[in-house]
Amino acid sequence: MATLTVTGAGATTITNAVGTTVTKIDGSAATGKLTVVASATATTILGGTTGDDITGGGAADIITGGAGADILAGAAGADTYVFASTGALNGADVFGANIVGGAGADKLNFAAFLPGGSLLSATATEFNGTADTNFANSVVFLASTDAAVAEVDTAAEVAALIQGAGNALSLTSGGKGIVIGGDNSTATPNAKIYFVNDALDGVNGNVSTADVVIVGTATLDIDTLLAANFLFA
Ligand SMILES: [Ca+2]
Ligand SMILES: [Ca+2]
Ligand SMILES: [Ca+2]
Ligand SMILES: [Ca+2]
Repeated sequence: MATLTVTGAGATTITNAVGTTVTKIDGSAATGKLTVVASATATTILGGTTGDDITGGGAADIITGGAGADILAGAAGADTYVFASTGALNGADVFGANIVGGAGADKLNFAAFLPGGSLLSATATEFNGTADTNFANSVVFLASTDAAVAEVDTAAEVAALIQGAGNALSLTSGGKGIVIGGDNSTATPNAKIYFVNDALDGVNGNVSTADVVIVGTATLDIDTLLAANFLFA
């Protein structure tokens, strides 16, 4: 049981040569790029302020990319990915192909942005629906019609599906929620994770493009995720 701490502006590479006694790699104070490949021991890995490249080992790792556009891959095991408290602090991360939904699989920890939240439904909301489903304090799956997720792959498109009456989603004035947009088929998995905060643009009651920030992209059939795949505390 040992912690390896990385600081400073230099690029740092840590591989599983560090050995299985290292259970925590803390780069949260680093400003240089961190490249990590964790050992077979379950490891808690904290990235720094820039875009890091973090790969877990075969056990259940806990990975926090931190700020910057990180590349995060837990590898085998039921890994947990920890998101930041705002989209700006999180950055737009890219998740490796081994992110997996379902019972006993990986977890997305949204406690910092949406404490006390929940999964709205394990069934995806169709992007072209008209029910104005309110997803305040919730994670909602928003289904597109194609593999390229053309309907939901920009902040402007997601905002347009929330703002106004008679479209797919709505959000309580001043509210926060998380949209996981993408393809809900196994053949062409594709997911975009957005933090939505109506207050971000300084105008409550109107969800604009500036209120919607992408925090992650994953090769994932969105409705393979279950309530068990999310943490809100
Ligand atoms: Ca980072
Ligand atoms: Ca990040
Ligand atoms: Ca792992
Ligand atoms: Ca707003």
